[in-house]
Amino acid sequence: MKTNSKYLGLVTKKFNDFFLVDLKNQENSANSQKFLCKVKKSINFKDQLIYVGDEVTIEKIDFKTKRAIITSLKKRKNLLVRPSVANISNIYVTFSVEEPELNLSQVNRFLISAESIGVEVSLVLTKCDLISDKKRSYLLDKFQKWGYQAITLNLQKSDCFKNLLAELKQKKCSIFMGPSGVGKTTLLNMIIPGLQNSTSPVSNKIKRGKNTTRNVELFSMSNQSYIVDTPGFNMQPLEVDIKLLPNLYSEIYKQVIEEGIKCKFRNCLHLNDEGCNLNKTFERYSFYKEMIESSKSHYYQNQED
Ligand SMILES: Nc1nc2c(ncn2[C@@H]2O[C@H](COP(=O)(O)OP(=O)(O)OP(=O)(O)O)[C@@H](O)[C@H]2O)c(=O)[nH]1
Ligand SMILES: [Mg+2]
Ligand SMILES: [Zn+2]
Repeated sequence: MKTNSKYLGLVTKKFNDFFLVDLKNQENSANSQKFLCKVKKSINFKDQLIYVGDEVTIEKIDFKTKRAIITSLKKRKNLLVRPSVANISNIYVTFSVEEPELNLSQVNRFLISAESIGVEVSLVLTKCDLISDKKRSYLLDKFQKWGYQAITLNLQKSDCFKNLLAELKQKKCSIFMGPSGVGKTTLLNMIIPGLQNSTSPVSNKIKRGKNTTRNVELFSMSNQSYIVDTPGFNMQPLEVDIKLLPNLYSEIYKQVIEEGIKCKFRNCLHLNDEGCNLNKTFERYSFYKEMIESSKSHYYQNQED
């Protein structure tokens, strides 16, 4: 059975020139219909690529072979570049407290690049069964000072993610991102009934993840709510405008916006600038300074090119 009507769809997976598209606005998302689609040849979306999370119009739907053609791309709200996902409402930066071991500078890079998208950012710490309660409280306290109420999980206890699950059901499109091996897919498998995506133990010697998840893929919890699993990667490239960086650190944002401190220069980057009034005695200041300095050298290099 073929139809010429247009339907609204959501891209849930992408491989080469093909896209897996869920029909949107279906009453029963448990039986959601997925269609394998290509983009209509004559269409050029102004050189824009289509990403997982994009809303598209599909036509020429064949309900028997589950094929269709993408004929238009809806305007997107945002786009995360690495991993590439469109229209995210929430980012859950996910790290394990051990195996692989927690690297604070890396946590910070992931948090800041997540903040630059302008959506709500949360921090999830997995594998809390591998540390003492004392260490867990120490970490909670640390991240509280960074401006995050970290969610700590021990996935060996199946009730530990009850609150997280309730939270995720309220959000439109949440994405789990973080290094390989921290347990992103394990968490999704526990949250989404019937999902059995591959996971694998971290390597024995260096305790690194094995890059088990290879594709960005969006899974539905209900027809209002989706979760995205992403491949882990260990370095987060930072492509944030240097002028925006100060506002992405809550310790700086609070002083400037809430307490109204004033530096002599309006565009003060809060380094050792003359007339800077920022209180710099917070833990992440050294990370901030490093980030500004490396963006600055990039900035000047690009100016010279
Ligand atoms: N001890 C312990 N191990 C866990 C926990 N959560 C996940 N793991 C283990 O961590 C390993 C890696 O988990 P994955 O879910 O494959 O990790 P991932 O983040 O999806 O990794 P990539 O797909 O490579 O990005 C698996 O062997 C899991 O069983 C936890 O809370 N405690
Ligand atoms: Mg995975
Ligand atoms: Zn300043």
